[in-house]
Amino acid sequence: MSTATAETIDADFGGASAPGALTDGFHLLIDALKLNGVETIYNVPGIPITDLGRYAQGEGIRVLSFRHEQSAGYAAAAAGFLTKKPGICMTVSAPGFLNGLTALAHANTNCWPMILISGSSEREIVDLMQGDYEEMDQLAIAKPLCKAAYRILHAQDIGIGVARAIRSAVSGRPGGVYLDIPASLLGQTMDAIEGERSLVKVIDPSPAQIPGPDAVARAIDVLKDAEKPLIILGKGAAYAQADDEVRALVEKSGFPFLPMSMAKGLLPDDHPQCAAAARSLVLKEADVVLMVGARLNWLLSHGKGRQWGEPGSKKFVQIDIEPREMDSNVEIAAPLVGDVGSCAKALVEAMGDDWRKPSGAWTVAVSSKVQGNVEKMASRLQNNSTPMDYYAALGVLKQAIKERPDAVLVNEGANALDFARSVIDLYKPRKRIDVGTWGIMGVGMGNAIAAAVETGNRVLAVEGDSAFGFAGMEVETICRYNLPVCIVIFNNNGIYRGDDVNRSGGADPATTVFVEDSRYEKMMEAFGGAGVYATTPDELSRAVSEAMDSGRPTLINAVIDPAAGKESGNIGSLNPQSVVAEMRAKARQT
Ligand code: ADP
Ligand code: TZD
Ligand code: MG
Repeated sequence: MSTATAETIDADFGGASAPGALTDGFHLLIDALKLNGVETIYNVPGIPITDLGRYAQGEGIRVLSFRHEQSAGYAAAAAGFLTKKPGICMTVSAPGFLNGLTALAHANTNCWPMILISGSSEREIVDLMQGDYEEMDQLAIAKPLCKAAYRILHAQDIGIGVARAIRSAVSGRPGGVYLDIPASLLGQTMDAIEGERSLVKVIDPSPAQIPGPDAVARAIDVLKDAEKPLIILGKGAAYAQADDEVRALVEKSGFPFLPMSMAKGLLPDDHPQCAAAARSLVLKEADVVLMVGARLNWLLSHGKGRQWGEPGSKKFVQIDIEPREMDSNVEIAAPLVGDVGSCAKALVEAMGDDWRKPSGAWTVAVSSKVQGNVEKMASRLQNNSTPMDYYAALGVLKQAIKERPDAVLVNEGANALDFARSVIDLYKPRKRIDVGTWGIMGVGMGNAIAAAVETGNRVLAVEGDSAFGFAGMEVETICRYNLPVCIVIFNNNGIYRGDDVNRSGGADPATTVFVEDSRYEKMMEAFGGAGVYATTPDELSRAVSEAMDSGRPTLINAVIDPAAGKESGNIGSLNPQSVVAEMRAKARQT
């Protein structure tokens, strides 16, 4: 075999290869990704993938370099959610790989397709633990944290390896896939014509999964007898991109619907059947619940407990692509295993012409509760006090999104998350990306960058000051690529609140408190973006409008009353201490 320099390979590969020309692992990998429609790679360069990024950029893939792999990974995960194609994150070996791994596990937990491609050290040295540069058995470490993990050792296997990674990520329940790329693979050469032939285009990577007719009939039997039915839409329904089918199901059924946070906007939050503002009522009172791409996990109290009313008072129908999701927490009376679009379509067809919508008593009870709660909230949003509380600031942001329904809302924090979720309405599908199933802090910058890159739309990132701090350096990335991202930091000087005290009376600040009145906006100014310090709803409103209209990278430091938040936002009861206190209170009562 003759040897080839990078230059000759570059010149020879692509297009019709001349007989005798060579290709290498770098180019085979890039061409395999391109053949399968990969347009963007989120990465941090370094040995052995620096040239991979360079060549990929040279071949027309958009390669975005981040300041930390975790953000690159979160961006890839969000890209998977937004596009229904695997988001690609690329990292160096051991430490870079580990930095990206949290994001891969996050994608997997959220059922989003993502592929983490990491360079790795010499197999022979790693396996004998002889101490190679950044030595680590990455494949073994990735395996328990993702849906599938593969390693490619030979250039001629790159095509099939990439195909396996893509199909594994997007088929069935989507998830995270790890692809291990030893440094030596990238430099391997082979005949260019044979190389081209070895590439594999994945045909129909996520085939429709159609529910069985008996399962549809069983579901209809349960749904038609409901007196107080409810639909819960989850982020799996948003991911499925079956927006018309989901809308048809909701409207044909006439059932009130409750969107989980990232399903907001799948149908507009101001839709007459939307029960978001009557959450407690519908969860407690409903007798039949149709789950659509949503799990009965902690976010829904596992489908049981006080929130769900009398034990045994509900029947569940569940649409999910993953058969094992059924009966995971409570009994599912009618499981519908299939993709959201096919299942929704089958249900609508089976409802037929004589479908009877639920009684007025139920739908009116729900809509009047919604109306009452919306009015209550409206008065809170008018609050003009200084410093601002969450509602005062969010009233402004609610309006900003209402005027720009195509903008993507990114959201993280504790109170900054919980208040924003309940206040800011969304009007279109997949316009909200947040902390997901794990409630991870630090996803916001990656989410915002992916949202801007993948949709081309304006992005509003509503960030707790703590949440922002996990990945704040990515403001440089936002400026470098000149992305239309407006970050609003809800600056309450800390985690949950900014007014806690050191219980020892010592000089160190309390564990949840940050530097008072930090000037985060200067971080954006440092890289050429716009920084604004806003203390009133008017100042905030002006700054947000300007940022969203201009598309200029902007960071608005919105000063929030340090005493306005609650410990852990809405989920304070999950703190062990609170649970103990609750048990004590219960014991006292009995
Ligand atoms: P949420 O947090 O919004 O309640 P979850 O992430 O808990 O949503 O649930 C999403 C569910 O959607 C998962 O159980 C996943 O298997 C399922 N899912 C993902 N894609 C599809 C699809 N195309 N069709 C059907 N179900 C899907
Ligand atoms: N680390 C990671 C990766 N995820 C987490 N969820 C946490 C730590 C714990 N945590 C939360 O659950 S919310 C939060 C942390 C540190 C920050 C809350 O403070 P904030 O928001 O400033 O972002 P508010 O408005 O002050 O509540
Ligand atoms: Mg805070």
